[in-house]
Amino acid sequence: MESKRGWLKQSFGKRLNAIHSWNAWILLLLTITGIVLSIGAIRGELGSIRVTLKQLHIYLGVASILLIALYTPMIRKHWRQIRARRNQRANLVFVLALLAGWAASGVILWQFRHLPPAWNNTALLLHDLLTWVGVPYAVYHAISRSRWLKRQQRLEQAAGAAKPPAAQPAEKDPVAASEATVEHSTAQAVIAALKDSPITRASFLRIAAGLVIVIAVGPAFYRWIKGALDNGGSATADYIAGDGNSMLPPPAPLPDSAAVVGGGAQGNFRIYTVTEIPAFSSDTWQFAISGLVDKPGVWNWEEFLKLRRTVQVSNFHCVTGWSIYNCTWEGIPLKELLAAAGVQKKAKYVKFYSGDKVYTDALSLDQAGGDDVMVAVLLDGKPIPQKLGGPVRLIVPQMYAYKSVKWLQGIELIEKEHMGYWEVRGYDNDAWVNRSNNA
Ligand SMILES: Nc1nc2c(c(=O)[nH]1)N[C@H]1C(S)=C(S)[C@@H](COP(=O)(O)O)O[C@H]1N2
Ligand SMILES: [Mo]
Repeated sequence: MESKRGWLKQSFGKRLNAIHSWNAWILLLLTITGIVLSIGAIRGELGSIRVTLKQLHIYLGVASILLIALYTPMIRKHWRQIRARRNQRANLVFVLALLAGWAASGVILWQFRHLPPAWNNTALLLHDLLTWVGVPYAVYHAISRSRWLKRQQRLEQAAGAAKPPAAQPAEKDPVAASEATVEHSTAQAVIAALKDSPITRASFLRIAAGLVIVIAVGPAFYRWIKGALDNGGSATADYIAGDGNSMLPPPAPLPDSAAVVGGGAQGNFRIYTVTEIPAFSSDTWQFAISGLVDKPGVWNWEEFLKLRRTVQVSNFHCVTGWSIYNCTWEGIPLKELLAAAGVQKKAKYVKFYSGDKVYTDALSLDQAGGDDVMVAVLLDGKPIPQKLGGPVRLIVPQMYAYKSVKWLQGIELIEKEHMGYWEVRGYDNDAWVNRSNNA
């Protein structure tokens, strides 16, 4: 109550200024945390900090929403105050639209567990788009309103005021002046106005700053939007073309896979890794099943390719909000691998090891028995490239993709529950998409 009265006691201008600077600081922190969170390549360096950082980003977002709420009762008066300044009005509308868009999409991304993946996908696209537009704009805004530029402007205005004023048209006394005189002085005024270059130093600097920002951000923005709007998954073709794995012979696709019955994956995978992306060669690559099984097994690449494979079409959902639809995966159903190995009574969980030697995850035996849980070798009829976890990765379509271990090389049947790489760092062990059971 005290603080509320204190807040309201302050002058309108002071309150506006306070909100403006708070908004600037929160936006700066949101930008830093948001960008760090979105860089796939540094997930490993961040580790559990990632989860804390995400929480911080959410709190900051909530703070930003509270700030908007604080500003809302002031909008009408503020709007009237800046009636004469079109630029300021345009800026205000733009900034409010940005903040509202970020807030709405942010809340959806925050509450994703209660919403269908398609909402999440749209919210992420919007959140990213607003960031690509809004952050460069905020930087431009900060530069163009900086004290330094304002000083430049004041100096120029002072210099302008010192000049002798241009002749005024003599329309104030039309009776005294002849038609010709009026004509003459009006013409002079027009010429004088033309001599006054509209591009002052300050506005030149402002335009230059805008250009530098556009040139700096433009190409990256173009690449992002191309990927984001691409429904065909063109990036996957590039990953295949530049694949660092050398697995010979290549796996021969089954008819359903060769025909790509799913029509081809829709969307572009974001490449996630917590290590350097490993490369594999069929000379040394091995796959093993061990632990609480009657018949442990080791396969080299050629032997592994002889295991019976099936084809499935499924969606792939990452917990951070992106999805890939209609992937045609070909591989060995996990339950068949397990059945062949002879799971012992004591075994309760299935643990998965990545060839990156760091990433692991686990499923309960019940979850691992799902029909669509697959040890995948091909995507859309092509060998899975290194960047997407090839030569062999796990696919658990009904769970968030952190369960889908890339570069899978080892399966171990164990008795005690195992917490995977991200689960140890704060991810939910219950990874079901759109299901709130703990099975
Ligand atoms: N070995 C390994 N497997 C992994 C990850 C990883 O970092 N390392 N990331 C997981 C997460 S969170 C996701 S969303 C998917 C991403 O798969 P992609 O890189 O092929 O898009 O892989 C999962 N499997
Ligand atoms: Mo993920």
